[in-house]
Amino acid sequence: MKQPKRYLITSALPYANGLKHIGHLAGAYLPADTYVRYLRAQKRDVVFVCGSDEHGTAIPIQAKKECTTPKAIIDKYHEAMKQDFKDMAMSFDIYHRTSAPIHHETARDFFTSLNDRGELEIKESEQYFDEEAQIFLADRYIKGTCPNCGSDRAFGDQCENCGRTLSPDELINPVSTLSGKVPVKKKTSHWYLPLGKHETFLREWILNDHKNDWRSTVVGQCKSWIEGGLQSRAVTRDLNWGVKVPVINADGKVLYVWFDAPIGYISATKQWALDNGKAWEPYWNDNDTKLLHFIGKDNIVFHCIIFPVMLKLHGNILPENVPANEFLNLEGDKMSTSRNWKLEMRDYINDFVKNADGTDKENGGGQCVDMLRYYLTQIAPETKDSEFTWKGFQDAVNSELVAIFGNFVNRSFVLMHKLCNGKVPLFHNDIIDDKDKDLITRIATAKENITASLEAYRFRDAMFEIIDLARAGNKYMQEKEPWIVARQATKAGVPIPEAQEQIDNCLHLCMQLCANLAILVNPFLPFTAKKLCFMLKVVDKMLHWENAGSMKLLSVGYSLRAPELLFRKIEDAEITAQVEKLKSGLIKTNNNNAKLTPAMKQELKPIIQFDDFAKIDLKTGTIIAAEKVEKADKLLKLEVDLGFETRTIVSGIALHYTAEEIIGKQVTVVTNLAPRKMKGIESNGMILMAEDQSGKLHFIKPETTIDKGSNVS
Ligand code: B3M
Ligand code: ZN
Repeated sequence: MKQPKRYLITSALPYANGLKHIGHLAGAYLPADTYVRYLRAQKRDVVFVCGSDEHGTAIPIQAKKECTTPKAIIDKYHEAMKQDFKDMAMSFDIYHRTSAPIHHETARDFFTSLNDRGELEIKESEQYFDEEAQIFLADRYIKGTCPNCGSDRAFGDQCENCGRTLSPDELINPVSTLSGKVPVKKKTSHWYLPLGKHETFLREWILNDHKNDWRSTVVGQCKSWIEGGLQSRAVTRDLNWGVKVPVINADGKVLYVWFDAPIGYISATKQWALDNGKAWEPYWNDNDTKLLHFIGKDNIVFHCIIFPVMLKLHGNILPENVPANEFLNLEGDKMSTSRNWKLEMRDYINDFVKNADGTDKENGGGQCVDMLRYYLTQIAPETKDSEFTWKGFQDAVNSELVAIFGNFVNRSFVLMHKLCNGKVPLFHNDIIDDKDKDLITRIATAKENITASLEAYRFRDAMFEIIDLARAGNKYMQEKEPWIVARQATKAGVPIPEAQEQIDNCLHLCMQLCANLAILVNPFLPFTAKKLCFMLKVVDKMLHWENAGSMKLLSVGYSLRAPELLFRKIEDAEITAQVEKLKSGLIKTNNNNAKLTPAMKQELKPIIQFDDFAKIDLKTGTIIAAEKVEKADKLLKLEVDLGFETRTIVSGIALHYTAEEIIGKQVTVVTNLAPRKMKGIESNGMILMAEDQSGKLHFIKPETTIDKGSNVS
């Protein structure tokens, strides 16, 4: 395989509107970092860029929430995210920010270059306008019901529940998040990128050239975009936060955040080059550069379709691959910021890694960073969504890192100190046996397999292979039993020389395997590799990838340090505490939301006439069956017996009640509500619920159970 001359690796630029959780870490950062560390271990020319995405409506929205300015928000979260990434050992060459002048300039030049060459179109269109706030509503300022999953918390650009990309026009019952009013349509002009013109290129490039080397999930998403018909995409917005459109008379317009953010990769490279006395151009213009974008699946269309079209038009290179990950769920549910169902990197760092003053926790520090890196790699959502559970974390750490990897290293060191005077023993070639040979071959194969997996961005497989290699080491030692050989090494008080030779051979190979494990694990668990180097008294240079597979990493007679524990056990109490914390976090958020409700509730609905009320048909009914609706965390599908008939009703109460506990309950039903499809299920009616101060929902029902189908008025 021909190696490219240089690499440019990017991780998605996170929005500077809040702390990032472990789902983000597992999706776009950890795999990129692992890959980059692997490249660096091969002495390749690689630049790894990331930074904060400080534009888009997410920022002013967060500022409003926190009663502060957008500038204060980006400054706060930029620093906080940078620190979190540093603490989790993300080895970016630069962590930049899109508010930097060099970025504004780069993004404006990019736009101008495309616009001057007639690659953009100007179109007038009707956009949602908030008459009360007197402002065009950016997609994020519009909320409504998702046409895909029925969640009532979808935004004009994306549904947070199902992840589907949306346009404001697709939302059912749109309202402005600024005033809570229904927006009106008003004319405005914008610049568009006519994607349709580039269909042939996209088809060739993705569906032909990359159909086999890109992940099938990525190709699949691109395919459905292309086949769905490529619409022109507006690349400007009516907004006062972002990169100003560099055209006269374009006041009040900025570049769309998804136009400027990926250009952030280029401006970050420029800044890195300035800081390091290097040239940035080859990284974006020379065909011998391998460009890779590590992202989460919700960013696929932007990195595989829109940005590549921009790059092509601008004369830059295209990404060689876009290893996008699926989503990581947490303890049986989607991670969600609004419901506080998440594990932020900061939470983990505070609880496991560092003290408030920045010093390492006793029992924490690098080993705990590596422990999380390990588990997140082991469950990486590479081909489908996967799940983080605290129990899973505990199992991965205790029964793999501690019981297999750590155990092998520790036993090897302890026995080497005990039976070989703390020095790397000699290997006696004349008594080599099949078990020795197998182990030597196994190490060489492991290197090949791990390399192949890493080259194909299969980090899970690679990590698995490393643990398997340590497992092979344990097995080898178990079969060789040097401690038994040592016990039998004297006959009637006279030492048997062959016995020591056997012990030497076994521990020689075990120590060489420890050194190999350090090299192989280094891209994944950098602290562990460092600690191994310290124990083995070797310099970092040993960690070069080319050294892996060698059985001559440690010189004979070299005295080594005493072993240190590489990983600590995770106790039951720790995981129980974490699960508790997660659950109480959920309640806390509900309370916070509830605090806002009374104020909003003072806004009474307008007066209606009795006739209007009388149109509503209300009856009592009994829930006779209930089940969770797949892929909708809030919905339950109910069968309600009205006496004269049974109705299927989909109700948004799953966060408050389990299916089992409500069977047999009497409820009040709106029976003549027009049928509505939710998640493909037709709902024929609605159950009345009251919301208490804490946000919990309660059934409205007769004082005592009465006949089914009784009228309520
Ligand atoms: N900030 C969206 C996200 O964090 C966006 C990525 C930009 S990458 C150029 O999911
Ligand atoms: Zn949805």
